[in-house]
Amino acid sequence: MESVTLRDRFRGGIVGTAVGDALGAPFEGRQEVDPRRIDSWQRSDKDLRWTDDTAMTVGVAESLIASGGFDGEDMVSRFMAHHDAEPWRGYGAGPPRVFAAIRQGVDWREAASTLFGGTGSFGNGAAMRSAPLGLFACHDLELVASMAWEAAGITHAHALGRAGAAMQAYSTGWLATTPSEPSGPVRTLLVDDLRSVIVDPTFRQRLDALDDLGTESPRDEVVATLGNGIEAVEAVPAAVHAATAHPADFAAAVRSAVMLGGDTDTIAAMAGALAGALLGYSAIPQPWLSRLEGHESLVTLADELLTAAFIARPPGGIDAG
Ligand code: F2R
Ligand code: MG
Ligand code: MG
Repeated sequence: MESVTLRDRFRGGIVGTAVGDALGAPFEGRQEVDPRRIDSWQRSDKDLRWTDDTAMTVGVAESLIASGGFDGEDMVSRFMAHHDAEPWRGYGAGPPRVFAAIRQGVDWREAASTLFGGTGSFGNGAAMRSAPLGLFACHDLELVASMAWEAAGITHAHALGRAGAAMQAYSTGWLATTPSEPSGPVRTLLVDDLRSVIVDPTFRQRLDALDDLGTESPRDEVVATLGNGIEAVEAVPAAVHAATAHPADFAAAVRSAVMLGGDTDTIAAMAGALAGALLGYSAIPQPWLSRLEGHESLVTLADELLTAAFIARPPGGIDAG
């Protein structure tokens, strides 16, 4: 296999998010998904329309491009503009409440911590949008984790919501800078490195569980071990499982993510981002690209994110390809 360029990986991470989101969307909330229905949907010629997962990912990427790095005020204003324009994308309950509080005059730094009785959200909504952070700063994975923690806090103040975003962003950046034919098992290598940045005890238990789980474990065992729900602590490990169980096959990674059931659009969006960052845009099946809503705009956005990453990064780093 030829080496995958960084441009291909940026495109893969962004477009992979949208493809996974759109392929998983019809099954969101179903505990059991009939494999024949997945196959039929994946082979159909209907438009692949994405949801809030991709809309918010676009907001993160646009903000990084415009600001040359993380700027919370700019990022939340982009989230609000996307939500205002398309409130029907299937947002979780929390983010629109954050946006309403900001409109009523609450400081954007404080708004998220007013939710859920003051605990903040532990939903997966910050993790699902964090691929652009992993790509943008992939030359410095500790920076990725800290930026993702900060960016999550705009809507998800709970430590579990933030840690999920850090894990997903770090995994995206790690895979974007890993050879597409790595020298060892991707799962083991990634989880080992995640242990250096993920300190939350609940997430660390999930990392152990992920490490112990075989990449060929049956679907029911994966769901029993990691979960498949809307909480970041379930959806993020499930997505990492799906992507690292199929490290050479984008389509299989996304299909196995949808097969897990539960929060299917979000688990598949994150698995698509991870598989796309490792294998590149060129590994995404062409029939899915032809059906994808906003395909060309997403490719352009990924290219602009790559340019912004090069402008922001100190000289002497990685090659754009
Ligand atoms: N909203 C959905 N799906 C529902 C239906 C969509 C349907 N297709 C439609 O079009 O209407 N999906 C999207 O939401 C998830 C991301 O959610 P996010 O952004 O994390 O939202 P929220 O509200 O912050 O958290 C989600 C739920 O988790 C529970 N929760 C979170 N923190 C909690 C806490 N501290 N205490 C108790 N519960 C907490 C709540 O039930 C939250 O509402 C993605 O699936 C995306 O696709
Ligand atoms: Mg969604
Ligand atoms: Mg979802």
